[in-house]
Amino acid sequence: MFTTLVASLLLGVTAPKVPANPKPEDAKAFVAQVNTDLKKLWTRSSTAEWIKSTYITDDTERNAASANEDVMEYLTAAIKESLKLKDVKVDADTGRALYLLKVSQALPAPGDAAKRSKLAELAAKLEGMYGKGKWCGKNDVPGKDEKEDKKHCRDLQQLSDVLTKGGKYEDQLEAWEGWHTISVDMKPLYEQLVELSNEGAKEIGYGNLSELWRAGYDMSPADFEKETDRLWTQVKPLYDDLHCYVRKQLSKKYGADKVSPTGPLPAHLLGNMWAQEWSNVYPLVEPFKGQPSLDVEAGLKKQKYDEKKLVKLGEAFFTSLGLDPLPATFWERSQFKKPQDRDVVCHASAWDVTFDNDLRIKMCIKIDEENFTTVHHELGHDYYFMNYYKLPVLFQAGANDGFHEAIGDAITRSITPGYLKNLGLIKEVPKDDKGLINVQMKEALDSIAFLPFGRMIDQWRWDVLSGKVKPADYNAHWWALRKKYQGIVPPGPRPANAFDPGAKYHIPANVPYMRYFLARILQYQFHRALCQAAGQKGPLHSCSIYGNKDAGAKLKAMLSMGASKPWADALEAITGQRQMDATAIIDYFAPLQAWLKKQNEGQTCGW
Ligand code: X8Z
Ligand code: ZN
Repeated sequence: MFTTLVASLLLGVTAPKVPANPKPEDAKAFVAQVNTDLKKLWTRSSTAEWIKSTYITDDTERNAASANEDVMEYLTAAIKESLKLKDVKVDADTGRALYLLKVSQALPAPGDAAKRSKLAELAAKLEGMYGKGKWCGKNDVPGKDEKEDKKHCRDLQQLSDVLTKGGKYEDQLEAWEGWHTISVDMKPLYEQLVELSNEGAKEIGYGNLSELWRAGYDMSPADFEKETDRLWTQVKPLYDDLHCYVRKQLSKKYGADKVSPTGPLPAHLLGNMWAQEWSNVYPLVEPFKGQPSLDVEAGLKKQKYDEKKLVKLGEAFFTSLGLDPLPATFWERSQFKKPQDRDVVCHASAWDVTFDNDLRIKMCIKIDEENFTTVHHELGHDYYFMNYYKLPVLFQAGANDGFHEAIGDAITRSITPGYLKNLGLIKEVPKDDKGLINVQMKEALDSIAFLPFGRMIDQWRWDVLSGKVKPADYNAHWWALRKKYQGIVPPGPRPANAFDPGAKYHIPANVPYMRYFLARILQYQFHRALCQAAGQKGPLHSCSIYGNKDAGAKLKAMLSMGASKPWADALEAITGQRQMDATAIIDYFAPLQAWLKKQNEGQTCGW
């Protein structure tokens, strides 16, 4: 239609130019213009993204791809232009903004319009394929009606339910293998995505996209990789102790022929599609029987929690710290429930669609403990947004992306048995050492089990994006890393066309993952600092900052900095330390680790 055409032409925004022999004030003016333009462009693309993610169709995919194309075009041009400012002596804010501009994209596009358009299309398609992913069983009955067969299709939620319940070995195997068929067709698209985005990364001055991804942490890409190894080395012994103990219990349940008592664990038996968090196998590995129940899901169901009530509960924790309530629009615009009439991206996320406190979450909430935790996680993102939305858009980000992922989780660390008892979600607070070990085991199954997974995902991508690993070896490399870091193997030989990385959301959605590894460590560091601010003296695992305004003020101070300062400054503001540090998580789990070591005596641990 004519009017639409005019509107879209008017929206065309082109990157500002840097004059010859630029002065500091030219750099400042450039950054100011980029901030203005990006707010407009990002608002348009995230609006289109929101619509697409809550209603996947070919049209909404094309619409989102087109908006993203414009953002990519603008950013590539602006970054190239900004390189002309590299010798100008700029003030700290301008320098920070220019740096953030350069590292702002997870998917940089080439300058060539056709290639850019292709890249935007691939990105939208891949995420859509994941969102629509279903497994319809083997239709091996000749003449069986395809339509009839569709009725038996199962999505991620339904297939995950099988693993969560942990029933028969074969049923879990079927659900796991079934889900891993949804990504087979992604492989050729992913290969093109890698090629085109690498081209884009080169155009803005990086050797490849892997370098760009590792460049966003105020240090060189090589130093960042070393930093992740340093942190991983700190926590690996704790993971090994847990792996060893869990393996013994799984081997007991399924038999040594299915779970070798000395080898790696099969990926489908940990109660989670990716074996990334293991708390669903808690009943199998519970250290002490006859202790007070920690079953929060039962409590939620008994109190008839619905989706909104669960989110309200999350909000109440944040407001107890003195933070503001969520805006009214949050409640009007969020997606809490999976719509019945269409495909959506169910993977949980948090948004500020207009970069102006337009907060939302998008989830397909099920009333269970995992979703209870995820609600807090997502609200952590929204509270970050809420506290920095008045900053220029380039500063509207976490101090680093790990910080953003760690906020809600740090709050979750204060969801102690005492807090749950006050809400009536559990009946009794575990009192003695045995009760404590149970509580710690349950938490470690999520927090500690996650660490090697969080560390390996982007090792795979760094290797893929840097060209170290070629398409023919994508799947083999994935499993080599999963074995190396997690001690996990696939349940059987993988088909030649398998593309198992694609069965994990963040790969087709192109979301960098090292942030979650950092967050698992940072959240305990934040928790320790907030507990100190709250004046709590006991052991870290017993602290809850619920209701404490001093802790809230400390948190708020860091949230309001956004990305305006290097992350070490933000870390210092909250913890007094300038280095990410795993001692908090290790101290926290000291009782469990000592107990595990005793249990594992005489065992051959490792794989
Ligand atoms: O993707 C997420 C969040 C959204 S930022 C739900 N997480 C990672 C995952 O699900 O793999 C949170 C934990 C790790
Ligand atoms: Zn998150």
